Amino acid sequence: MPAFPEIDRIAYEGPASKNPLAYRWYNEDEVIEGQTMKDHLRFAVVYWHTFRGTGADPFGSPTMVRPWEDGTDSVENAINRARVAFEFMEKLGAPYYAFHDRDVAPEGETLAESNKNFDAVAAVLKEEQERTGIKLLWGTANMFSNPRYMHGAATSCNADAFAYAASQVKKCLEVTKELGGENYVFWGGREGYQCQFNTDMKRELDHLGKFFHMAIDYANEIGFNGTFLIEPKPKEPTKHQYDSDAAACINFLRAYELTDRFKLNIETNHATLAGHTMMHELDYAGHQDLLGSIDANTGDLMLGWDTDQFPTNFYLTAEIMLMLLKFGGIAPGGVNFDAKVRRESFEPIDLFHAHVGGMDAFARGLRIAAEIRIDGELAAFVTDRYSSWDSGIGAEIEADKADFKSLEAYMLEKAEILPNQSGRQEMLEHLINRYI
Ligand code: XUL
Ligand code: CO
Repeated sequence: MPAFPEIDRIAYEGPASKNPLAYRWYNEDEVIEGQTMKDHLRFAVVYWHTFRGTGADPFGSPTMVRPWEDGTDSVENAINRARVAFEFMEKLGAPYYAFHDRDVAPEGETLAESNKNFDAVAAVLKEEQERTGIKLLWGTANMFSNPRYMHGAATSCNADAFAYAASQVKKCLEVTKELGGENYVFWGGREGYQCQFNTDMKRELDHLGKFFHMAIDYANEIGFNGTFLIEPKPKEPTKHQYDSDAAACINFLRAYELTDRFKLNIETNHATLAGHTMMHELDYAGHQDLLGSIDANTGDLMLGWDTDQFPTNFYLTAEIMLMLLKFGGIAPGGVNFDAKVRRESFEPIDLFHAHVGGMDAFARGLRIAAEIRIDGELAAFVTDRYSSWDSGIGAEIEADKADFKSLEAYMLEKAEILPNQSGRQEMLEHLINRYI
């Protein structure tokens, strides 16, 4: 029996539509900058928030009692939920999904039992993938919920926790490969610390580097060729997460010689928690060729935590899409909705409203970004702003043909620098508004 009998495949109806369950901007087959919107955006639905979110918060019980759940943590219930998840994604028209091992299958009494449960549900996921054509964007292991990871997983003071985490990632890599996953994510939920007095930071980071090398070795052994992604986030749950922002992650990847195989999964709400904009984080990772994928959501600037809201702001999505287009697209990563409906939006239909709104906001952002690029005014301004580097002394410096002595000789002769140009910030902000 379908879980959403009243919903048909969500259709593109164009900007004039007033149907809240239709796309006004996301027309998956429409070609923009030589590629379909579907291929540009590579939307993914997350299993954890969308199919395991309950609306519980530290102050109250679950509000989202899903009619398809039988209230048990059984494999049977997990299999039934998997069928519902695929019905949802198929009706939405989302080409990808992502999961943690423990989202899709229940943790057992032992590691062996957990692995068995995971295999049983993975077989159904595979069947549903084949039935619908929906693909796995990435898999990841949950190494933060169970109390065994209270001090960390790869960065735990307890070597057994490291060993358990390694076993969990080994299994999750096998399943991700089996399901044709295109990437594998590590979000270091407990990889950080609360108190520096009890922490050997250097030793913990060395262990994290070692853990990632073991993951690469095992991936190579089993023939998993997907990109590994680490996900910057500065705080929550720990006071200080090691992967605090794009720059910190990139420094870590370089220090431990991991850049051949690892890239970043950048998330909007994590960027803002780090005191950056999403655009900044994307530019930082992108210009170093380490931008792998994005977790699409938004925070609430009036709240200081990771609210994981669905993005609906065209300004934000246009900024993100400008960056993704600038760096040649996001594949083999995707636009993954690591976002959850509010506690008060407790009805199953709200899952559709949330995703349709988020996907449409990104589609609109893509259209805006493409128009800005076609018109070329913004790019021309930036090119002109740096034109002193295109010839003369600027070109010499960039070509390593100058040193402090030659620059001094040049400046002594010239005596003063050329007049500066205005940065025209207000004009450019106004210009962007023309397209929004
Ligand atoms: C946590 C977060 C995670 C990762 C996957 O803030 O973003 O859901 O995306 O573990
Ligand atoms: Co995330």
